[in-house]
Amino acid sequence: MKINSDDTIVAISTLIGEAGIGIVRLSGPDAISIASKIFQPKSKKLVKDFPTFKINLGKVTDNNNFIDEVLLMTMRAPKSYTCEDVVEISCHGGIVPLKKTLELCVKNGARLADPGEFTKRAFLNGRIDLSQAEAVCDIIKAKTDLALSCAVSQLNGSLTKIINKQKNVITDILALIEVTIDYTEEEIPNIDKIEMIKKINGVDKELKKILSTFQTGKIFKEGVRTAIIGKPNVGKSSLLNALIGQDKAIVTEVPGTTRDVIEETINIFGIPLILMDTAGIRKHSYDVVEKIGIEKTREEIQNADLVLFVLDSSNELSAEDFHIAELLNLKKVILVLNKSDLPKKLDEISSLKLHATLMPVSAKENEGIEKLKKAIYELFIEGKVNTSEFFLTNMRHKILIENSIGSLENTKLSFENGVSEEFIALDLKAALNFLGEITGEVPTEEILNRIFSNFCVGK
Ligand SMILES: Nc1nc2c(ncn2[C@@H]2O[C@H](COP(=O)(O)OP(=O)(O)OP(=O)(O)O)[C@@H](O)[C@H]2O)c(=O)[nH]1
Ligand SMILES: [Mg+2]
Repeated sequence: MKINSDDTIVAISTLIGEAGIGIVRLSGPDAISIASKIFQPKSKKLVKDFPTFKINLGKVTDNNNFIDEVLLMTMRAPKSYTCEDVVEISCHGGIVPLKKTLELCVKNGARLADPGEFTKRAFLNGRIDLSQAEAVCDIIKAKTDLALSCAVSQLNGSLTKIINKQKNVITDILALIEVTIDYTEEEIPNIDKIEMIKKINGVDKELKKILSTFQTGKIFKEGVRTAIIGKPNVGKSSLLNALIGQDKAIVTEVPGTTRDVIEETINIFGIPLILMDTAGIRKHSYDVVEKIGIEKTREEIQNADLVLFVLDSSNELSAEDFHIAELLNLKKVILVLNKSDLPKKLDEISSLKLHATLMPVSAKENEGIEKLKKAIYELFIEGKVNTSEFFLTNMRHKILIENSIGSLENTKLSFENGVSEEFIALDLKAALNFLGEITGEVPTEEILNRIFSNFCVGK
């Protein structure tokens, strides 16, 4: 795919608000000439003569109309983020100076960049592959240290290396097969089928090893979506507040206080926990707003990776608790026995028929909360995490690896059933192509659009 490099793109690369500085970034063949039209350097040097990667003080002006005092840096092709001429203008971080500088760049010939377009250019110009470009987005969106270390390692090419290694083995096998295709029937050299199947098994094993890291990698990256559910007044909102360490949700002694879902994210030992406090579930509610709230709670249960089912341990189980337990089929559940500061009346929990860890807590007195966090972590992460290990975090990559494994399985079957070499070669090529899609060997516009539309503007 050829890049349309004849235009120069511009964007505000920093968050728009009030900040110390904000950066307007240009990339493309006219980046330096556009900068020279809007920038008056304090030194007498011309912008086109600025040495690359050196910072220059000056003013952004529009026909001698002083807009902002800025620092400007030029980074010349190909040694820049995009491999094109890049100019970064560090303005004061207010909305007006940044927008005026941006508009001035557009007035002088730049085009507003699409989301992720700078990184897309870095990819199309061959500086990084597609999995590395995706890692850039993951770095920006990382919510914990673990998510960041996975993304940084991918940007460094860890996945590329693993994938290329397996591709090389498949390419070698393919070369041997293809040689036989060119021979006439009498001349066909003996190919060692057993040796080839052994090699394919080796690739298969390595790919499956990468796949096995996905469950943990996904949790590092996306976190655990956790619904706090239970009947009204058991202390769900109190539990949310205790877990996040803030009085965020309204707590009252009136049953049915929470109506809408309240979402908060915390970091537990390196994994993001996305907590949802929900409306208490009653089997029969006659209040329209409460009914809608309960419907939303049901949806949250469906979407959750984990349910914290809160019971009031100072009361006996009720029909409502049993009704809720029925909704939790096939879910990972922790039974939170709240109000442990009060005399215990709750028993026969086993009659709820849930396979769940029991965690006594007092949300009000903040007791048992750390233990609960630890139990949640251990439910999802086995043993000690070795951050130098590779973790697969991207669903697109996972699907492509699965597809590649599928094609290798077909190859093995064909070998075993004595299918002709042409067909075996086709399956091997398919396995290679799936792996090639991870690094973006033959990218389609549709794939690129899907990936880069997730980026922020200016990256
Ligand atoms: N003694 C005691 N009271 C608690 C505890 N947790 C919550 N409560 C009280 O229980 C009542 C209900 O608490 P909430 O957190 O609003 O309960 P909820 O489950 O969110 O209720 P709804 O939003 O109505 O479904 C309040 O009066 C809280 O102070 C606890 O650990 N111990
Ligand atoms: Mg509540």
